[in-house]
Amino acid sequence: MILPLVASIAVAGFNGRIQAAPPQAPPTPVIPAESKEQKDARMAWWRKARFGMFIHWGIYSVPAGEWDGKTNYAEWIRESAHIPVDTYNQFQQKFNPVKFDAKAWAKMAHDAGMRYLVITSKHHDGFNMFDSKYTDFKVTNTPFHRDPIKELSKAVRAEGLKFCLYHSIMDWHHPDYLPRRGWEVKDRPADGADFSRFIQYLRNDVQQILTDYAPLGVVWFDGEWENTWKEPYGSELYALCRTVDPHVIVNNRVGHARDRQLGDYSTPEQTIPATGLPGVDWETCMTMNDNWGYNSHDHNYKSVKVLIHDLVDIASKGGNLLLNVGPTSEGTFPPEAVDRLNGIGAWMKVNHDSIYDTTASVFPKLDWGRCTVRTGSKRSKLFLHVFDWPVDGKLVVPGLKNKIRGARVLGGPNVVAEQTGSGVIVTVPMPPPNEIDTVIEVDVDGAPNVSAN
Ligand code: FHN
Repeated sequence: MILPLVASIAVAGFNGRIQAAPPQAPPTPVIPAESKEQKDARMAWWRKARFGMFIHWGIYSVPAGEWDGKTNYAEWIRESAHIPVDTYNQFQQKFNPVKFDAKAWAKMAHDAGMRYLVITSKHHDGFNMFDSKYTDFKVTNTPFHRDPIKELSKAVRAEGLKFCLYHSIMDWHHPDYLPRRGWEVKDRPADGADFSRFIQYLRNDVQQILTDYAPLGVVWFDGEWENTWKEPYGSELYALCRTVDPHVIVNNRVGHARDRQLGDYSTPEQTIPATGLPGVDWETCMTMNDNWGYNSHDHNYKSVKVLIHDLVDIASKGGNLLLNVGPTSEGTFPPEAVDRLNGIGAWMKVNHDSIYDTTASVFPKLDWGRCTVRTGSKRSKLFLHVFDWPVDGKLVVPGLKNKIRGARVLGGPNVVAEQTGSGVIVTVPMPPPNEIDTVIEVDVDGAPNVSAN
C-alpha cells in the first residue's frame, strides 16, 4: 500500500482540537534493489515481444497539422506554430472522437503481430488523455466525456497485449512548468511558477496512471531534455514507478538527456543502430510517415516492404520496434496506417516465430538478408530472412559450422541444407514464396557456431 504522496498527518492542536498539519514533503522514493535474475524476469516479456504499437493521440489531432495556412505541423503544433495557450485550449472543446473504437484499435495491433501498445497519456502540450485527478485539462472535460485510455487498456489486455503509457515530462500548459516557451514569455510570464509544485503534479499523475490503469507494461517517459529536469528528479520518478509497481518497465527517457542509462532500456528514435546496442536492451521508435501526431496532409508512408525489413533488421540486431500510428480527431487510424498494419500482419501470421523470443544474428553480415536466432541447450533454430533470393536456387550461409538437423521454409516446404565444412548451402524453391522476406528455419545441434572467416 503506497501512502498518498502528500501525506498530511492530523495532530492534536494545543487546545486539543484536531488540526491538519501542513502537508509534509513526500518521501523520496528509493530505487528498489534488484538482482540480474530479477531484472531478467521483469524484462522477459518485453524481450520476447520484439514488436509494439506506438500511438500519439491528443487534441493536436484537431488542427491535424494545419495552422495559419501552413500544413507541416503535428503534435508539436502549439510550439512550432507559436499558438498562445488560450488559443490552443480551444481544441479541448472541439475534441470529440465519435468514431473511437478501442476494440478495433486493439485488434489491429494484435493482428499486425504487435505484443504491446504504448499510447500517450500526456504529450508535451500538457493535455491529459486520461481522467486525471489533478487537472481539468483532460479528455473527460471535452464533448467526448469518456476516458479512451481506460477503454483502450481493457481492449488491449483482452487481446493479450501489454498496455503501456507514454507520459511527457515537458509540459507546455501547467503554470508551474519551466521554462516557458521563449516566444510566449511576454504573454505568459513565469512569475509565481514553482517547479517543485510541477514535480509534485507530475508525480501525482504518474502515480495515478500506475494505479488506476494498472498493470502497465511500460511507462514510456519523454520530454526530459530541458535544463529544469535534473537527474535526481529522474531517479526519484523511476523509483516511484518501480515502488508503485515493481513489475513495471521504464524507458531511459526518465532521466535528464536519456544517455545516462537511467531506466531499463535505450530508445533510439527514427534510426536503427548499425550494429544494434550490444549488451543493452533497446527499442527503436519509428513513424510510418513523417509525423508522430496526425497530419492530414502527410501521406508519405513507408511501404510494407520497408517496414517489414526494418522490423527484421531491428530484431536481427537484438532490438524491439515500436511502430507509431497517429489517429485522427474522429478516433480512426489513417487508411494508409491500416493498410501497412494489414500488410505487416499478413507477413507476421506466417513468420512470427522468427521474430518473437529471438536474439541477435550470429553472423557479422549476410549479403542476402538477416538472421534471428533462438538458442536452445541441445538444439537451436536459425531464422534466415532472405530479402534477395538466390537466382540459382542455392542460398549460401557462410561459416555456419553446426550439424544440421533439418530446414524448412516457414509456412512452406522442407528444404535441403548441406553442411560443406565452410558453411551451409540451402537448396531453395523457385520463385521465393514471399518477395519481401522469405524465412528459412534451420535447426542445428547445440548453440550456433559460426567461424569468423
Ligand atoms: O518531442 C517528442 C516527439 O513529439 C515524439 O513524441 C517523439 C517520440 O519518441 N519523442 C520526442 C522527440 O524525441
